[in-house]
Amino acid sequence: MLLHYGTEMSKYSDTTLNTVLCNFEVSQKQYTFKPLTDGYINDTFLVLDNDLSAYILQRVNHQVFKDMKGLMRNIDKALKQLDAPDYQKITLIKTIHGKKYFEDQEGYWRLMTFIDHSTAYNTTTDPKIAFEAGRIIGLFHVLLKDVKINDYIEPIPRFHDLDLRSEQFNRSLQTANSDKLHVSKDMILFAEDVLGKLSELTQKKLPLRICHNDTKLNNILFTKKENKALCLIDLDTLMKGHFYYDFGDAIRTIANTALEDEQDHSKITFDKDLFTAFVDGLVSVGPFLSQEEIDTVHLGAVFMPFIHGLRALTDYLNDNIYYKVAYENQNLDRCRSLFDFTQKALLNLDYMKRTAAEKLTSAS
Ligand code: GN1
Ligand code: MG
Repeated sequence: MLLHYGTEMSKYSDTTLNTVLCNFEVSQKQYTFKPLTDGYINDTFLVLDNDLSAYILQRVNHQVFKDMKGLMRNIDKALKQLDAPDYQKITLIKTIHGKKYFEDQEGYWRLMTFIDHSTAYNTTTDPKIAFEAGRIIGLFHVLLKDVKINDYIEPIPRFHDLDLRSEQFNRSLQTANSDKLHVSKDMILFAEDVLGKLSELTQKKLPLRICHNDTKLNNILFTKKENKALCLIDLDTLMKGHFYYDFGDAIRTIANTALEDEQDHSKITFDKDLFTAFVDGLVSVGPFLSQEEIDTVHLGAVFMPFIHGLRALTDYLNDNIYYKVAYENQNLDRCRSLFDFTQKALLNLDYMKRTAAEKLTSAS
């Protein structure tokens, strides 16, 4: 399933957005704009020049990303490192003052090149796409393998730290209104149960790498024609982390053929063929993981949907202060759907462990 292009009115008019573009090194003309509505944090627009896609314009959510300078320095550094013949280059377009972002009263804006003939998917049932996703995530890690992790800031400190997310969840339980606590009781109990199960993983001392930290399927660009993966997009959460974060975030959106806020849970799958195709794609770039990472990577497929579900539940209980929501209970629907997949991943742990061990160990 392809990305959503918004049909609703954007909160910014074309006139406003054209005024923003005047501050960037692009030819000055009247562009038109299409909001891309899949993100939960930033405002993203496709910039059209005579109906042809030309750029991606984003207003970065400063409430979430507080250190804009550090964030853009991370991205710039990584883009220089992600330089390989089979990895598509994305270029940040500088402002007329030579900066990587532009600031006005609305916040921080940045502009990137649009990759011609590319597309992205929210979901897939195609093993070729799953394989290609694994290959490009593997390549991303190979290219960033030797960077100094301390050269990169943490744009959101402790982003995937389950202790922090659990503290935030517990705080939301103290302040939420009783109706919400009642409606989400089953999810609260599930969260408490899984938090106990994951402590074995989170107590392990695994190597740190520079990770993408948001490797859901729709953050991968593919060629329109052959579905060859081109590169990863949305480098905002690039920072140190464990490989199982990137593994798990990809699996939750690839082995599950339903959307992350799907309300019809009969559509939520753990598809073994798509899982295996993804692992085959990782294997295809050659060895880059340590044995201890291989031995624990399957747990990422539980950890990532769970931590996202927990964050969505916390935000539901906090009255939607973090994520942009399309309707009042979207965070609760996301939580229910993400926890449903978490449960399905828990039931497939042995299968995932065996497959990852067989395939990834033979690659090392
Ligand atoms: C948020 O807005 P978007 O889709 O880039 C979130 C990610 C989640 C994602 C979907 C900074 O990202 O961690 O994977 O929603 N990003 C942040 O659940 O919280
Ligand atoms: Mg993101």
